[in-house]
Amino acid sequence: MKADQAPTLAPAADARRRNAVPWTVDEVARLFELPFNDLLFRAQQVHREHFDPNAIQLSTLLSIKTGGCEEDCKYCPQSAHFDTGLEAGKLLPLDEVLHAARAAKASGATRFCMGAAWRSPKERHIEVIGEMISGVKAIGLETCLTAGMLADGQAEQLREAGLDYYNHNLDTAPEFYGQIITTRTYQDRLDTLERVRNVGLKVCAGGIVGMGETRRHRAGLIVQLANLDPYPESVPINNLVQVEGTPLAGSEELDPFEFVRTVAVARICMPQAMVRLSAGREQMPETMQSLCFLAGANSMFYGDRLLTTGNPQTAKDRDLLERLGMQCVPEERLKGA
Ligand code: SAM
Ligand code: DTB
Ligand code: SF4
Repeated sequence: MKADQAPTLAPAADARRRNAVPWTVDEVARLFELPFNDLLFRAQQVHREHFDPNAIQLSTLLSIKTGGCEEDCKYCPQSAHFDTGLEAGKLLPLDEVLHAARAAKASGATRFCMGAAWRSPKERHIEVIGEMISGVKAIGLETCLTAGMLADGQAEQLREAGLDYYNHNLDTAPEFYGQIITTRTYQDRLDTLERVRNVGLKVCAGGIVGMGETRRHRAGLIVQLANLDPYPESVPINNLVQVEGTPLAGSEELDPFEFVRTVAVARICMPQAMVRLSAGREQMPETMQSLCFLAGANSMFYGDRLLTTGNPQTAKDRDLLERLGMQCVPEERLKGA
């Protein structure tokens, strides 16, 4: 996106959130190659320049429309192309969504993220989702939606309903993407992100690691995200959750230190983004999660489920944060440490 197409952020914030010189894959690959302690030290330094290092923002997810998706993302339990035993559902009724949002607020989340297993939403969906968004806002939560590709005009309708964030992941490097998804292109994803940005919605875009990609592919994903202009406000880093029946079940697991490195590199390349420790936390030892916080992760999904798979119990997460002396705060209170 060019500067003259970006009327949405206040000029000062806008200028701060641009990488003046685009990152190259070689440069980012060199960050990955630093000794682990040097990389973490550097990431923590960058983190402290912009954020309170002992605070974290919590978002709760709800799958508002589960399964039966026409896309063929090889990691995804919700794709109709694979038999994962998941029962497909209809769009949830408004009262069920608002009930879940009230529960999320009561347990300490500040943002409620609604996920729909669609290639892209239909016009009639946008209207119903608009009611969900305004209802969730009225409860006093920030709102995020992930519902696939958006057509012209849809991002605007969502913003008018009060949506704060739209999540749409690039998932991996362009060079590896074709091995994971064949039903939509990388450019489709970039186009949706541009539509979201152009109407002034905040962008949540990240990816998944542990899908058999190389370190250079991980660097390539970070480069794509960091060179978005401006880069996303929120960057979810997912560790593949292997679900039986998906083509990626049984993949070789990523070295945990490589996951932590990916978080650190995301922090260095997108200094003011919220870096979100996302899928895969249930399988991660708490020591590894704490290394991710040290590497600059400052938000996570909180609640007993992600969309269709598990997440640590809220009581366990609260205990972890207490043992680490970390406070849960809304996003605006994390900044300007
Ligand atoms: N259907 C919409 C889309 O793909 O844009 C929204 C929902 S989709 C489930 C949201 C994101 O969840 C995906 O982009 C992917 O990054 C992540 N995801 C899905 N399955 C996952 C898995 N098994 N492990 C880790 N992340 C996963
Ligand atoms: C994101 O990057 N990760 C979340 C959220 N955005 C929507 C979803 C993770 C899904 C993990 C698999 C599942 O629970 O179905
Ligand atoms: Fe569908 Fe999203 Fe899953 Fe891909 S990641 S199969 S688009 S629900």
